[in-house]
Amino acid sequence: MLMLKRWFFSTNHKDIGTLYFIFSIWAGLMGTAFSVIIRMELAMPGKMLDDGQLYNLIVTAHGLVMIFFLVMPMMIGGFGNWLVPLMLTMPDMAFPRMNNLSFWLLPVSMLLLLGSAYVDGGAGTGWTIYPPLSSALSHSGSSMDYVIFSLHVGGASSILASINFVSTSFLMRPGVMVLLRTSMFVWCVAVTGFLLIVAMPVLAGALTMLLTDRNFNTSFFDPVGLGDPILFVHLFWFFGHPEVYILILPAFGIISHVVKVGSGKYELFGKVPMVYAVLSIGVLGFIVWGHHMFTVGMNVDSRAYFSTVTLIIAIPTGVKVFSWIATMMGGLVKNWAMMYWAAGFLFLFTLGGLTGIVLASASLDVVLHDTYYVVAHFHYVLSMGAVFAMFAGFHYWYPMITGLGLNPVWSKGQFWSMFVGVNCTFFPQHFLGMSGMPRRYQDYADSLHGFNMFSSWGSIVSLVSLFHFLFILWESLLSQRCLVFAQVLNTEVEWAFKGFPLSFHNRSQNCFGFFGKGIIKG
Ligand code: HAS
Ligand code: CU
Repeated sequence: MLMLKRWFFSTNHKDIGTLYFIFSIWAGLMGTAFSVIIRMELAMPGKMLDDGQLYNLIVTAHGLVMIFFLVMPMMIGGFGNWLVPLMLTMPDMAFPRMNNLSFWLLPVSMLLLLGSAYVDGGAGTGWTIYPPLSSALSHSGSSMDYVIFSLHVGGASSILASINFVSTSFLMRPGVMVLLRTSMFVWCVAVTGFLLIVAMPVLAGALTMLLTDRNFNTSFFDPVGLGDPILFVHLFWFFGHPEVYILILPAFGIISHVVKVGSGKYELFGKVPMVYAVLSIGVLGFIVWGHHMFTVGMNVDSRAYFSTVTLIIAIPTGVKVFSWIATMMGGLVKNWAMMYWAAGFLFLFTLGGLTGIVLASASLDVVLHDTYYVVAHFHYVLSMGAVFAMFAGFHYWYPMITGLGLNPVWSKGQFWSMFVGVNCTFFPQHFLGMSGMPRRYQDYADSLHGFNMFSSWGSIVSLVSLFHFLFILWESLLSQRCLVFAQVLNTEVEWAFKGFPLSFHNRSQNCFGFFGKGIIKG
């Protein structure tokens, strides 16, 4: 009964954050399993799964699970819930009961998504669910309706959570904590919340139109009734592009803290420009969606416009990358596992960002669209951007959250195996894309065997690395290492958070850095 009360009816931001962590780690493992099936299928020409629809279903589930059930819940739900109230020196989120609802909608959404795989052959549309593939003609069964409903519920969860984060960040800030001194992570989560509140309802609208097209004889996206499938593509990417920044902005926040503390600094280099960069990325993210649809028959002027505004996003992103580097340059960079992940993030996210610049050029994108080059681009910014940031944050805040320490030597080893694994997986995909290999196909020309095989072996290295990480986690929980010491640290952090609102994060992280050296000494 106590257990039920604590975990199911919880209104405590730390407990809800923990629930988000558990849920997202579990979802991440499942998404990884899907990815391994994909790489097994593509390791060799020919078919492993004898059903193409099954392959498409797995690709769809992989994308949706990773985006909606790993990255968003872990970054916003897990780290956000744990850290935002602490960094604001507040006892909890603005709406604690709504916080509980936000979390518990997620397992419902997940059940609907997974359930969809078991009815009528599943949904094999890719995470973009474009009609006419997702219309009643091509996906006639109820599976697609389950996916639509799953996204509706997941969207409701996200909207509630973001209302909570935006309200908490702006209304519960202590008066003495002026906006520009508010922690970078809080800023990033607040801007992410704003993006979600604006973008999610657009997706919900598009999904509802798709639902009525499928079930109630409307024809929003059906040319037979004078509708237009391109309308869906516009609506989807008006949500979809902000969505990719929703995935990366909290990562920027995490990296800002890790880089600052790992460089022994009291403050980031260029904190104020950093805040403005986040804000401008948030605003610009809404006016560039057309770069996902250069090939739909868009006129030349619109293509020129979307290319230009997309390229402009490199400027605030560059401000961030260079400020992180400058923070490290002027500091004393610590040999801590979290800094390995942060440095890996900086290097590989930038690489992924640069291929984004290539894709932003409309004339190049006409050739590269829907090829593996795009797949390589978004895995560099996601698998090596978002995921590396989560690992960095995990290594940084794990001792504060659990009172335990991870084995530093193993952690660094695991970083290197993951670094090698993901690069082997995704670097060859640039070449595959440039050779014209399309995405979302089960088979390919024999000439592309080499790079595909290499990529599949890379994914096995990453998988083994992930198991290594689970082992490190298990060992740390089992050994209960540094419990007493870390509890002292916790008290120290809480004290600093509560007592010194103006400079709380500098102090606490400095304390953490000082004690942390003892805990995660490397
Ligand atoms: Fe992207 C497709 C362009 C950032 C995620 N992106 C995707 C998809 C995903 C995704 C998931 O324009 C596939 C969706 C699908 O299923 O179809 N993306 C960009 C650009 C940026 C960018 C310009 N993407 C992200 C982030 C993501 C993400 C962040 C998630 C975390 N992306 C595209 C385009 C497509 C696309 C096209 C569509 C392709 C197609 O055909 O479908 C930028 O935000 C990146 C900025 C970052 C940097 C690096 C650091 C900056 C420095 C400053 C100096 C650099 C300069 C540039 C001045 C640029 C260090 C110089 C240029 C040189 C070449 C040297
Ligand atoms: Cu985009």
